[in-house]
Amino acid sequence: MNDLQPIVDAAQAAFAQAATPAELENAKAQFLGKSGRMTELMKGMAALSVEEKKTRGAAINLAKQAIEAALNAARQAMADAELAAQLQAEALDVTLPGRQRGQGGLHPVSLAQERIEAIFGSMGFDVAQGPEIEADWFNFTALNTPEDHPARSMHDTFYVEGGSATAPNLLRTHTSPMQIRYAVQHVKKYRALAGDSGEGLFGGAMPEIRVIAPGRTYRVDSDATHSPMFHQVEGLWVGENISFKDLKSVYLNFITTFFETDALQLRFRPSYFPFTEPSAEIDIMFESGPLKGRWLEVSGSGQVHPQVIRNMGLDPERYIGFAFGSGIDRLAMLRYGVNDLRLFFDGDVRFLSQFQN
Ligand code: 2NL
Repeated sequence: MNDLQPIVDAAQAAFAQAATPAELENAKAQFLGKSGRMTELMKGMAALSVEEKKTRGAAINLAKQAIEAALNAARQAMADAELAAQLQAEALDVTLPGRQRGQGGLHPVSLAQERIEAIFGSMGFDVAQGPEIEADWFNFTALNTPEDHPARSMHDTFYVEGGSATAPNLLRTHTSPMQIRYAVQHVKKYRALAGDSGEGLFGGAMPEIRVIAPGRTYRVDSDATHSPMFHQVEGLWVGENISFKDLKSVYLNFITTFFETDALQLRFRPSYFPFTEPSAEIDIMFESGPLKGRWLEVSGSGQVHPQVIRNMGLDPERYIGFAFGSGIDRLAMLRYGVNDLRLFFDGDVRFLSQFQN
């Protein structure tokens, strides 16, 4: 018996050391296999007497049972550990909240455009939307932009295939073509209502033209402050007695409402556009806040050129108007404190989701 206990101890130690099922089976073979230590002991019994075989056999059997019990315990421990690791790895926390469906929202440029439409709407301006692929005539000619104007070069304007001077052939470079379309329709409609004999504003039948045209515009231009697609809002007011003071009051009301502050100054700075005469840039300066003290250019503007009034179907001796054009993206950047135009068009949800409420 004394020579068997160390073997049982050695087997237990070997089983305890095994780290994988394969190692455990190898250890088993060393003790219980065909040429394992227990099998060798059994073979050694051949030389013993019957009496000795009885006691030696019983002792060896006991030791073998002890080794088998140790083996089963080791197998069980290994299986338990494997199951525990699997349960740990695949653990489900049933108390976690469910996954929410992503909540969409309006783009900051759309939010700015909606504000602009609401503000001008409150001043009686209609909102006109129309084609982004335009005819040369509406985009340039009707707006008094001559054939040889640089804006007409392939370098500045995206042209599309298959158009002509009167069929759509370019991506509009501003939204003024929509104002021309709106004005022409407006004039036709009230001329028809009044009959061609009507004097002046067709015998008083025609209301003034008061419209804004917001939307996408395109120019061959791409850098940190220019996107080939950008957004513009143009405003137009045509009547019999419209002057720069109307432009100033309308724009000042718009800009103070848009930025929700009266603490700003507005100035006109002489400029040139083919479609207005005289023309002016509109600058604003905030008197408080992070942009305080710097003049910021926010719009082009002017009195509508007589030739453009004529192209609307009206007599420039009688009708006068003002127009302006502002970049919506730039207004949105100023309002929301965005310093890089490209953020608007990268489509990064981490940026865009900051504008939802
Ligand atoms: C700019 C310049 C401007 C206009 C747009 C306009 C429209 C009609 C008739 C006359 Cl239908 N003018 N629009 C006038 C002056 C300036 O925009 O650079 N805007 C960002």
